Amino acid sequence: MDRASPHRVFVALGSNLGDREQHLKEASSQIALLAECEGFRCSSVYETDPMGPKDQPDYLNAVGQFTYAGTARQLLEELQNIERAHGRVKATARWTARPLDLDIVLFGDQRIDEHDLQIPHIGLAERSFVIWPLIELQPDLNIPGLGPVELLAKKCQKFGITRYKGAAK
Ligand code: A4P
Ligand code: MG
Repeated sequence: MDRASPHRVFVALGSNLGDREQHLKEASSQIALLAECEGFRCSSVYETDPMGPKDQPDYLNAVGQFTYAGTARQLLEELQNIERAHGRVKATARWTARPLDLDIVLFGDQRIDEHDLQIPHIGLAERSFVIWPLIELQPDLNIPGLGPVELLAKKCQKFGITRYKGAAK
């Protein structure tokens, strides 16, 4: 593990089951408490139309930013532990309702393409519920392989997303 060089990380938080706001709040605190995490801050929370099947509740979405002193795979495991602690069970179908979804959006400038881990996160450019919180946190962000987040925001209209409230934490 490369402990010497922490990476700047962005994680997308989503919830559309149960007390959505509480899931995001608690997950933010749990991420901030990880031993390898430093300087956690969170975007505003947005209420968003579900991407995928429409017969599910609207989501609350936010993005958290921090530096992380472990590997991307280690972070994936830690995030999956947090998802499970929030009652997340492995769904058989894609894009179904969930109490908590934590996706690694960016991990420094790393590009990873493995069967169970893709970074930048797949579909990032089309997900306004990730792009708009990202731009709020880091307007000059350059996304490996995709370019400036500002340009992505211009292409990805603020459609189906409204600001719900200030930072989750
Ligand atoms: N995985 C691969 N790359 C990553 C990464 N960068 N970060 C793998 C986290 N996980 C990653 O994820 C399935 C597998 O993705 C994990 O086991 C991990 O090894 P999942 O969360 O169970 O998602 P899924 O529904 O099976 O499919 P998918 O395509 O991964 O879903 P997403 O991308 O998680 O999207 N609508 C709104 N408005 N807001 C949302 O947040 N989220 C989803 C789920 C659908 N619709 C939504 C939202
Ligand atoms: Mg996910």
